[in-house]
This record gives sequence, C-alpha cells and structure tokens, in this order.
Amino acid sequence: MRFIDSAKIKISAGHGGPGCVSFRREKFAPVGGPDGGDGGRGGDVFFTSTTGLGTLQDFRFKRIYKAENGHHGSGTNKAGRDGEDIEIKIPVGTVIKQAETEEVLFDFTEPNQRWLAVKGGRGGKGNAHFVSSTFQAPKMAQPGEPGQDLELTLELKLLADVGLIGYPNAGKSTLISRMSAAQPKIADYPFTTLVPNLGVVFVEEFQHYVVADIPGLIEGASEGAGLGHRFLKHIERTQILVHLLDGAHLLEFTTRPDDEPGANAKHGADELARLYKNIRKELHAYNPELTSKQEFVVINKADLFYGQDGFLDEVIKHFQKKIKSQAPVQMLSSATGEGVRDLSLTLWRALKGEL
Ligand SMILES: Nc1nc2c(ncn2[C@@H]2O[C@H](COP(=O)(O)OP(=O)(O)OP(=O)(O)O)[C@@H](O)[C@H]2O)c(=O)[nH]1
Ligand SMILES: [Mg+2]
Repeated sequence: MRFIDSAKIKISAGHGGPGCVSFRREKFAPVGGPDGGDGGRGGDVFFTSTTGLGTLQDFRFKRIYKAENGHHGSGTNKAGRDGEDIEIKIPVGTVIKQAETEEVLFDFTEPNQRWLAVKGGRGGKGNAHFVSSTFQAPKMAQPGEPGQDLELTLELKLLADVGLIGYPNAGKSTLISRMSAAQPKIADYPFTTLVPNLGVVFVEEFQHYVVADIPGLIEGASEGAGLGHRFLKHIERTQILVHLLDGAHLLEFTTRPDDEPGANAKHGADELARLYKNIRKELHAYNPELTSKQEFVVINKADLFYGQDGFLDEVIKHFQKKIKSQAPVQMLSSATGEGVRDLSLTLWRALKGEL
C-alpha cells in the first residue's frame, strides 16, 4: 500500500559572490593594470535518498534550507571561495514536487539517488576580465548571479509489505500496536478503524518491514458493505496477508454442553471456518489476485482460553480440515503479547522468501 507523509520546504541555492574591482599596486608601478578576481560560485542544493530514514519527520522542524553564498573576489586576481553545497537526506520512496504546480520533479525509488535541485549562482567576473586595447582601466566588475530557489512538497509513499485483514473487532489494530510503534484507535465496537494504519516492524537494527491495518471486512465488502471495500485496494500491493480470526467467536462454544469430547472445539472451528471463507470470498470477488497471495491465518485472543489446555489446538485441527488446508495456523494474544514476536519473525522470513 502506498501511504503518504508529507512536508513543505523551501530551498535556496547560494548567490554567486561579486567580482572585485582592483588595480595592481607595486612599489615601482603605482598605476598597475586591473587585477580584481572573480567571485566564487554559490552552493548547490542536492537531495540524496537513504534507507536509514523512515519518515519525513525532520522536515516538520526545519523547513528552510539555504546553501552558502559564494565569496567576494579580491585583488591580485584572487577568486572568491565557492559557497558550500548542501545535501538533504530523504527516505527512499519520497516524491518531490514543485509546491505550487504539483509537478513531479523527482521520484526517489532507490537508495543513494542524488538529485541537483537548485544550482548556485555563478560568481561575478572581476575587473581583470574587462580589459581591452581601448579600455585599459575598467572600474567595474560583475555582481554574482542570484542562486535559484524553490518551494517544494515532499511526499513519502510507504509500501506496505504485509496486510492485516479480518472481521471488525478481531483485534487487528491491537495487533499492529503490539508489532510496531503504531498507535491506532482500539475499541470493543466494530469499525473502530476508519482509515488504514501503517506500522513499521523492526526485526533487527536497520531491518524492518511495513504492516498495514485496514478497517474490518464483512460479507458484501467487495460490493461496498461496511467500510472494507474502499480499503481493499490498499492491500493489493502487499506481498503477504495476515488473516486474523477473532478468538472471541469461539467463546460460546466452550460453554456449550455437549457429550462428545472435543465436539465443542469442532463447532467452534466450523464457525471460524465459515467466517474465514466469507472473507476469502470477498477478497476473491474484489480481485482474485488477493487470494493467491501468501497468507498466514492467525487466531487472536488466545488469552481467553488460558486454563483450557488443548482447546485451541483442537480448534485448529478441525479448522484445517474444514478449509482443506494443512497450512499452519498460529495463535496469539495481542492483549498479552504472547506469540506476537513469533509472528513478526515468521512474516520477516516469509518476506525474505524463506517460507
Ligand atoms: N482478550 C483479548 N481482547 C483483545 C485482544 N486483542 C484485541 N482485543 C480487544 O478486542 C477489541 C477490538 O480490538 P481492535 O484492535 O479495535 O479490533 P479491530 O480488528 O482493529 O477492529 P476494527 O477496527 O473495528 O475492524 C478491543 O476491545 C480489544 O481490546 C486479545 O488478544 N485478547
Ligand atoms: Mg481496527
């Protein structure tokens, strides 16, 4: 999914330094020729993309970037020093637009791309340049050229690697808040999440991936029921889906009186399988490619079954039979955090193609 973080900044290149008016003065040649040096060039402003930065946060605090002006030329034909360039580091995925026209000036899609955004002004020529046979003592020099400036908008479009899907209330937002530093709204009513949330999951230093939590899906979502379908497009570009099942849906089955041992788990699994298939149907109806993505099925709220040893294992066994898949089903508790790190690492391995 592409997501946007944005900032507006102003950049200015340095002005060229003015050229110098000067005449040689030596002990035995009191009226020497012109020897005013040229002004230095103004500094340029460059942007460089790096993978080390995940946000445009820095640009909230510093909005104006100006490269140094070129220095004055001086006598004895000495050129002024050039102004220093500046390099602005931005995260990969940043698009730079001209603020007013929104014209895209540069799209940083890879690390270490470097773009010259504005060029410093040329230094003015000193009077030494203006001598000619008829004009021996020029008393003028050029001013430096002004540096260019630009107002820019920077937009960061993150690409989510993993999409979190499931019914409303399954605990998707709670899970992303555990996996990452994202702090979405969490509540015990459906459709708490109204817009997608992104979270960056750190695996090790400098290794991370992006997870997207989207609003809950229900039957008919692909045709517009609930909030889900508007957001399905955001998971179209993810590599992996995590299908989160709500363990609370199993609660009524743990208390149902039944003679046959294990039958409760079977009824519960039937219910989860029904809900699971509903969502798969919606994904398929929206775009069949969504159902061919690598998927991890996870039962959340395992903490509700602490003390009921083996119940969830039984549920998983029946569930796999019901959906005719032996793919592993994980269980975890977003509330206590149990199993969350395991899932984070499993997803990382899958993204690397190891699973
Ligand atoms: N017991 C328990 N409750 C949980 C767990 N995870 C989430 N919840 C609760 O379930 C409710 C729904 O959680 P959310 O994270 O808002 O669910 P969601 O899937 O994002 O819901 P929508 O945004 O409406 O689609 C909240 O009351 C959570 O506190 C869990 O692991 N165990
Ligand atoms: Mg939510």
